[in-house]
Amino acid sequence: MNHASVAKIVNEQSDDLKNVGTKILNGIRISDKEGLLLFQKGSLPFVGALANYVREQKHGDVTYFNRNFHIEPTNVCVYSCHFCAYSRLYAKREEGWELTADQMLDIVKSYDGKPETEVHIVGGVHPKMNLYFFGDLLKKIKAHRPDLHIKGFTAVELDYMFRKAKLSVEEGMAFLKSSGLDSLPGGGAEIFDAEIREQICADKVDGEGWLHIHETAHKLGMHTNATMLFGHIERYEHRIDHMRQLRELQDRTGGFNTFIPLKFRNGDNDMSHVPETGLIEDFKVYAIARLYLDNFPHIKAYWPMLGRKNAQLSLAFGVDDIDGTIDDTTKIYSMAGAEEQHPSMNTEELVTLIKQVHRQPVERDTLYNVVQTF
Ligand code: V47
Ligand code: SF4
Repeated sequence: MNHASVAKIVNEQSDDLKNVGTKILNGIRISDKEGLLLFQKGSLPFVGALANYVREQKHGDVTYFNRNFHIEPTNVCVYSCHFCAYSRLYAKREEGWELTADQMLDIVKSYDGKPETEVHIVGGVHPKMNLYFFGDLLKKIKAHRPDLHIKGFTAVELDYMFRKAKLSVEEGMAFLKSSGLDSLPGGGAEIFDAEIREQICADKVDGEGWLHIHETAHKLGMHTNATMLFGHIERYEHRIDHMRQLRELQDRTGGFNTFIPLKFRNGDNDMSHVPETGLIEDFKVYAIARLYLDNFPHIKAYWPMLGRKNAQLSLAFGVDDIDGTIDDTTKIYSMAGAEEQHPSMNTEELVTLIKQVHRQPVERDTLYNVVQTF
């Protein structure tokens, strides 16, 4: 959609929304109050048209994906986040899984000769899988396949590992980097607000700790992602507060690649009584994230959670990245009732999905270097 068509939609709005829309069209950063107004009063056609405009200014029709697979070392976890359908407490560990370093290396070896560029390692916080266990694993993976980018461990896992090893965040992060860790995924952020965090995931690292770990990684030259779990008990102001803290950190370091809104799924967890948000709300979150987070290069829709058709639709609401092939190697969403029970798409399917909605598929590596254009 061109500038004139979006300006027409902006001009049809009430004065307060028109002001925000005009700022965005002129490339001016919106304030927290204006972000909040978009959640409160902005219709999906309005925020969607603006987000699509910004997305096309930044990336044209390009839509990124990568070839990746996940390793989930364990779902045994010392924490008990109420939204989590995936973890099992240590006392019930026979109901879960615990992979040895060799079993994980075998997973990596099963991709020998294949064009995957990234392994995403993330799981529960197991009291016996410590910093040195993972340091050895990283070294073994790098020795076997030096070209594979290792994106691993949420700030929640890292906080626990570092504290247990009695190392500072700076020391722990430097150790993992020297062992082969390339970047961090965005998980564990949930909602930074302390009161909401207390109600949904009281015992794990707080917002400040999460941000400190990512800032430390950025200072070591590593890139990271950021997520936001939305659509549970948080209010609009908590979403803006969460994104404000990310935007401020990004202003200081520039180390974030991608923001990934994660819709709360209520299957088989302690929060099953909380209804899930509808699609209009979901797409508004993607769109407003694109508008508010002006310093984040990419907004990602994680297709195993959204489902393929909705991921396609999200490309019209500010999203420019739909993650990767995944190859049925993750369980965190399927266990919470997401559409995709066995998430796997080959490159051809991903390319077709993107082309069907008239976007340009581009295979990227983790750092958004172009691998192949289709
Ligand atoms: O932090 C857990 C979320 C996250 C539920 O960085 C749930 O590229 C919804 O962060 N409903 C982990 N969400 C996954 C994650 C991720 C995924 C894909 C790519 C990247 C990346 C990061 O999953 C957790 C939590 O916010 N989660 N349970 C649930 N019931
Ligand atoms: Fe553990 Fe992560 Fe589940 Fe929380 S969301 S219980 S930290 S696996």
